[in-house]
Amino acid sequence: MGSNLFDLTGKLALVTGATQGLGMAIAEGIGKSGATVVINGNSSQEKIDNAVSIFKSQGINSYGYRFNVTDEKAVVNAVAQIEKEVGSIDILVNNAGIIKRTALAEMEVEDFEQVIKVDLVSPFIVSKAVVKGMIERKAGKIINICSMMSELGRNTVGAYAAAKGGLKMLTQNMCVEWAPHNIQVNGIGPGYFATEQTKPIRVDGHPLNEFIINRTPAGVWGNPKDLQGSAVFLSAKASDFVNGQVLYVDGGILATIGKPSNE
Ligand code: GCO
Repeated sequence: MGSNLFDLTGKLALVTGATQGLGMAIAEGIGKSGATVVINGNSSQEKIDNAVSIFKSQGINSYGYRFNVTDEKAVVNAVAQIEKEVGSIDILVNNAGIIKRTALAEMEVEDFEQVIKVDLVSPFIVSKAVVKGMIERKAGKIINICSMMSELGRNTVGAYAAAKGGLKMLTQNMCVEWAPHNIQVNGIGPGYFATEQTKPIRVDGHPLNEFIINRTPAGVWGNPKDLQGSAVFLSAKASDFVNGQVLYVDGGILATIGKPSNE
């Protein structure tokens, strides 16, 4: 294995929700640093196969597994199958997530619970299934994809912010319980990125589009590839004494109260 602090050669990473968007970009970055990448999705086998073939065309050793990250039985079976067919999981990125933009006063309880289940409970379910092997091997990296909404709220994303705020605290508690086993658990908190998830609020003329560009010191929407460096860092030897932290990759938005639009 390379002596480079950021070399992931010989490592195996499982990335949930990695058939598009931030998850796919993160998986690509980890793969390009030498890791074998297992892509998870639950939408369609075709999307998973497509992502795997794109990675293979880039020289990334890649496999795809379709399972629902909110279904503990399916997750336990999938992790066992991956560890049997591909190898032990060294790096877990809990990226799978959904958002429902609805005012809290109007939100159906079922919709609120679904967001919490996917965005907060599933990282617990998948981590619990994977961490057993990491504890046995006394080594592992877990990265929870939090959000700037782990720190700030916004109208209509209350369920999502509650889940991502909880995920920040779950990250800290995973650190407390698993650091003694040489497992590092950290979060990445994306700001506003150009993905399918944000497409509805990114269209020209949408009030949020201009607001977010003005509110972000960098003055642009993030590109999913902007997350690859942080993901590689938190997957690699370079972060072996970093634990329980959330690394915000947000163009500076959390650093400012904003500025007058005419400034
Ligand atoms: C929204 C956005 C945000 C971003 C991201 C920020 O509706 O405000 O979707 O939630 O996607 O999560 O980190």
